[in-house]
Amino acid sequence: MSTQRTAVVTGASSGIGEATARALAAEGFRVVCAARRIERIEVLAAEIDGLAVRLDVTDAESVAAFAAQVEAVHVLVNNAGGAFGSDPVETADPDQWAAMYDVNVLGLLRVTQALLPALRASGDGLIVNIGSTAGRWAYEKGGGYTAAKHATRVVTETLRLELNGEPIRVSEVAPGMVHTPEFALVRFDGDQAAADAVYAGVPDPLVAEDVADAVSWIATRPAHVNIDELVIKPRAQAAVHKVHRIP
Ligand code: 8X3
Repeated sequence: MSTQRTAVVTGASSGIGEATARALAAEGFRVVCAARRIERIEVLAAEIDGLAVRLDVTDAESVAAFAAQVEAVHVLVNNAGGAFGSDPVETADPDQWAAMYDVNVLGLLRVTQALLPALRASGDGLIVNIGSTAGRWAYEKGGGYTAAKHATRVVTETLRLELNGEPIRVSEVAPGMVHTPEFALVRFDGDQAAADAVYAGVPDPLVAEDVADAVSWIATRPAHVNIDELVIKPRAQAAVHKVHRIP
């Protein structure tokens, strides 16, 4: 029987998820790349000698079909998520809030529930939830996203309490400003200028590989070491509202 450990990464088609899949593969994990965009993860899986399995975390049937195809799971990285819109609470679109809650919170719930039996059976399981500094600090026009990421954080803590005594570790990685090609573009519905403005003048935002490196470090600690939470920001971001920009 193979002793290779298996890692499932959701949202592996781009950004932090894709970089995490690569980083875990480089550490010797067999990586199951999961995402809606199957053609992208097939290319990735071929490159890292992993597996591509379609997964829409917002669809219970898709999650069930996914779980049926995945056998052993040692590490689950709940990365699928995102922000939709940037509006004050007064005028925010409830549908966008619902969509953010669905993917960031309920998506994590669905996948975690489906894979917990396999994580438990592995004898040394690890769940890494990708949170955000938005799960710790509020900012204007971010209410729906910050609320969802606060929920991600609390669900992570709850799970750690509930799994105490079992061979499953539970971690959260909470990145601040990470410049990925798609995050801000999705948030601003394809408006490239608005997306670019987020990072304008910031000398060195984080890149996806920086966050992947943190996940990979957590996943390679000995089984008795639980990294509860890891907040990671670029040097230029001292706080959510305190970002050094070069004019
Ligand atoms: C992304 C960080 O600052 O856009 O999770 O909320 S931020």
